[in-house]
Amino acid sequence: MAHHEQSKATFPEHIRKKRNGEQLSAGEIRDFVQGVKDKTIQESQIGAMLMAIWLKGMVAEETLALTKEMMMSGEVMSWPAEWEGLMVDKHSTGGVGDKISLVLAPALAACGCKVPMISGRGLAHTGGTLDKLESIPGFNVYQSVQQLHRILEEVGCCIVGQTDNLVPADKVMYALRDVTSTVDSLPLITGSIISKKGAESLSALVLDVKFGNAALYKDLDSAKSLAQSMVTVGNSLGIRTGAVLSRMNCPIGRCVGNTLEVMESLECLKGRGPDDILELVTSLGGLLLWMIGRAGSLDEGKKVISTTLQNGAALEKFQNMMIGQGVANQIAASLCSTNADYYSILRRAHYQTELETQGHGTVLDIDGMVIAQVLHRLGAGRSKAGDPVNHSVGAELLVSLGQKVEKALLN
Ligand code: IUR
Repeated sequence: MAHHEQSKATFPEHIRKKRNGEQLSAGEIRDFVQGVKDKTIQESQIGAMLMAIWLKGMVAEETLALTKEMMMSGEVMSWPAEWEGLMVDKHSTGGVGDKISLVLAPALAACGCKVPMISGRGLAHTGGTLDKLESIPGFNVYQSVQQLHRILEEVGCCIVGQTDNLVPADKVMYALRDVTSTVDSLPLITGSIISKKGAESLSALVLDVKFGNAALYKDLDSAKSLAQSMVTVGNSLGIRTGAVLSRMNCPIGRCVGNTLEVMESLECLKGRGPDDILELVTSLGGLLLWMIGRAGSLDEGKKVISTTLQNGAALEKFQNMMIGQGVANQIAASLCSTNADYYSILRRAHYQTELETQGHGTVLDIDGMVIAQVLHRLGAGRSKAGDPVNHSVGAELLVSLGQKVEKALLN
């Protein structure tokens, strides 16, 4: 990409322009992102610009320029020519019990796709895929670009943390958004998420945009706007991008908490997962297969993904991915055996208790947000980046929506 000259205006002028609700030019956006990356603009100025963007928004053209500049602020990956059309990934805006990546990445690899999944850690009430995987002894989420290539070559999928040089501007901006109350801005979220996916040089991307009381955006309309913004920018960058809007009130599946979610993911990979997880995995995966032309329709794509969960092909990929990312052969094999004794390998919580209902009735709602907040207080999540998490903290739902419960039943 040709680098344009820096615009002549000074940075306070750029801030004033956005503050006054004017549109920034591509050059001005480039100055901003370059300044963030090179640390030539002050944190106070970055904070002021972030707030101006939060308040005044950006038109589609500005959001695209922001995303492109962020993407180009670091390394953009390149892949062997024979993988053309096969590079796929998924992003979720975050949910309670969202372990979809752990099942979907190996299922897609079993379909011949290459999945260079770069994931995040949990913050606030939502869990992070990297934290979940780190509850498996030996699992190393930090892999060099060379290692990433090797694992994709040999296995087809990996789930790793953001490498140092991938979208460095986002690292700075994200940390400052967190402390300036500018996280929930459509252009800033779009830029942050799509720049990182763009740097993965994908053929296709599917977005799982959540709505509901345990999601970032509570109502369907705002989730739709976010999906639309990300789909537009993704497609403009040359990535076939699609979105699924999914409800995030109840936790996904029956388990919440790092270790328990790994166990539930393994059960899904053994063909024994709950229906809601299966529905999400097959929908997201089926859509991707359809988008890259490996399935003739969404339905066909869903069936292909479902087959990999039933016939052990996805499980084998997960086993090899674990080994590729540092887990001992013996441990990976034990976790993937049909009747695995998970707690012979994973850490069980010191204390376990069953919550009993005080009366009888029907389960009308399961509030994922409350469950997440309680587990957070017990140590499952972190309050700020870098805090440790307790992998063994978790909750398992013993009842489902619509189920009748009475005190005696649970005693
Ligand atoms: N995840 C990201 O990578 N970026 C964001 O802005 C949000 C979630 I919100």
